[in-house]
This record gives sequence, structure tokens and C-alpha cells, in this order.
Amino acid sequence: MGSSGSTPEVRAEPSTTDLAELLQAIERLSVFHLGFQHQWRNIDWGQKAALKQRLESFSLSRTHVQFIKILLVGEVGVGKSSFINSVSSALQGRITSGALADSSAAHSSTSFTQRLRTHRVRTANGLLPFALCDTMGLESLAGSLPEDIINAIFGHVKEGYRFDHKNAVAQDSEHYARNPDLCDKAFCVVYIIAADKVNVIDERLVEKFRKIRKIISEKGIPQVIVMTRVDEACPLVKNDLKMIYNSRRIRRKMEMCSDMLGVAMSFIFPVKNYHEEIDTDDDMDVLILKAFEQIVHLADDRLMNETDDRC
Ligand SMILES: Nc1nc2c(ncn2[C@@H]2O[C@H](COP(=O)(O)OP(=O)(O)OP(=O)(O)O)[C@@H](O)[C@H]2O)c(=O)[nH]1
Ligand SMILES: [Mg+2]
Repeated sequence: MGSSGSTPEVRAEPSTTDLAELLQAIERLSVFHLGFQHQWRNIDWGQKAALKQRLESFSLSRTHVQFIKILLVGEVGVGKSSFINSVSSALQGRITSGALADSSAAHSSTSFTQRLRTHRVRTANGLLPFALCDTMGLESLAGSLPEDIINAIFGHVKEGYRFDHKNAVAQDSEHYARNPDLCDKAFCVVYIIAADKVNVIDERLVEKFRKIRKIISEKGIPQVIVMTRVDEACPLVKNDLKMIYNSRRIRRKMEMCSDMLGVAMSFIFPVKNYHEEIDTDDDMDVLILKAFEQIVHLADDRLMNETDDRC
């Protein structure tokens, strides 16, 4: 066998150090691509105890009011019930499931939550003066009707009402409350939007949101967006929740929510809900409790301006 005469190329095996450096370079590049170098919103990750303590000692501006209601609205399977459970878990220091969430709901087209249900917020030591109201999910063609959601916000829909996607609750129905008390009305509305679905929201659904928003804005009811499922929307955040305010993708999704509903960025809170964990986590709790603190402050401001005094 003849030789070609050319000198065979000698390839050096990459050393472990080379590989480690390469991996670090790739990681730096992906962080650069997916994230900002600095957090674009300041957040103190060590404030969980302080947040919890402030919420536990919160007293309503009208002391005779037992609790203020906060109503959650959003598309099917975006984490409305999970957010209620997450607030409760963060405050109680253990995983709770008062509002039943559906583990297959993210892929379901019909709402798992069918009835209007109010959940009092509690800590390990007792009840706090807040309640979170769960609703059936909105859908572009079915789901809960915006008229029912609006009536529920104004306290006209009775607890336990089973939403009907065809007929809104009529004024002469047994489910309609003509003269709701202060505790029946919602003082803040929270739109729950899933970060991994925000760019595929159907325009007909957006119209339903806008219809609700227009009517309740006229009545001065504050509105907040809680953006859930951040872990499903950004690998950087899935890997480390503390990167949430470094993530370009999360910021972009929040801007999309803001454009879609006209809610200012300062009233949009990205969170990761408890959904598969068996213990609570301080970073998740900080995001959940920070959002909740802002929600209860806005609700209480609204309560202060309420002219109705019955409870
Ligand atoms: N990865 C991830 N999954 C979540 C998060 N929040 C909720 N989920 C999951 O999303 C699915 C839907 O959650 P639900 O809380 O039932 O949503 P919902 O909006 O109440 O749904 P309906 O009652 O059907 O309208 C469930 O599988 C949850 O486990 C989150 O922040 N991250
Ligand atoms: Mg639900």
C-alpha cells in the first residue's frame, strides 16, 4: 500500500479545561441573548419575611369591613385557581389546594373551574381580611360570559353560581343579588395571563377582556395583571427564577400584556405558581407575595373611596 506522502494531521484532544471554558462561553452567550445583564426591575429577594409580616398585620381602611374581595379573571387553564393556592401556600408555608386546579388544564379548552367561588385568605394563624374569588375561564367562543364576570365584580352574582356559557344570569334569577353588600363586591380585578400563551391570544378573547375592562374602569375599580407560567416561557427563568427581571423574553411578554389590555407595566407582576412542588420556595413566595401586597393595597384604596357603607 502506497503512502500519499502527506503528513497526517495531528488533532489534539480538547482538554477538560477547554470544554469547560467553551461551555461557559456558550452560557454567557445565551444569557446575553435571553437576558439583560442587570435587573430591569429592582426586587429584594430577601424580603419574604417582611412581606409576610406586613400582610399579616394589614388592617383595612374601613375597620367594620370584614374582608375585601379580589376577583380573578382570565382564559381557560392560565393558572387562576393555582394563583389562589399559591398565595395561600406562600402565606401558610405549606402547599395548599383550596381552589382546585386541573393538572391537565393547560391543554384543555374548557374551564375546570365552573362555579363562582370565594376563598378567604388565611395564614397558619388565622384569617386575613382578604378573599380571592375564582371564576370560570373565558374562551374566544365559549367559557364564562363577560356580562357574568362584570356582574360578579359588582357583587350581583351569588356565591356558587355555575357559569353558563350561553345565558348570562338574569336579574330575576335566584342567582342574582339585587342589593349586594360591600363584602360581595370586588375591589380589585386581577387579570391572569399565561406568559407562554400571551402571543397566541385570540382577538375575540381580547375583545372580551376589553369589554370587562371598559365597564369596570368607569367605576374606578383598580386592575392588575398577574402573568403566570413564567417558567414555561423562558429557559433562563426555568433554570433560575431570580433571572426573572433579567429576562428579555419576560419583559417582552409583559409589554405585550400591557399593550393588549392597556395596563401599565408597574401593575403587571410575573409569577411562578405552585404546581408541582411539595415544599414552598422563598423566591417563588417573594414574587407571589409582592404581587399580592400590591393587589391588596389597590383594593383597600378603592374601599376607602367607596360611598356605599353597608357590610
Ligand atoms: N409550569 C407552570 N404551570 C402552571 C403555573 N400556574 C399554573 N400552572 C399549571 O397550569 C394548569 C392550569 O392551572 P389552573 O390553576 O387549573 O388554571 P385555571 O386558570 O384555574 O383553569 P380553568 O379553571 O380551567 O379556567 C395546571 O396544570 C397548573 O398546574 C405556573 O406558574 N407554571
Ligand atoms: Mg380554575
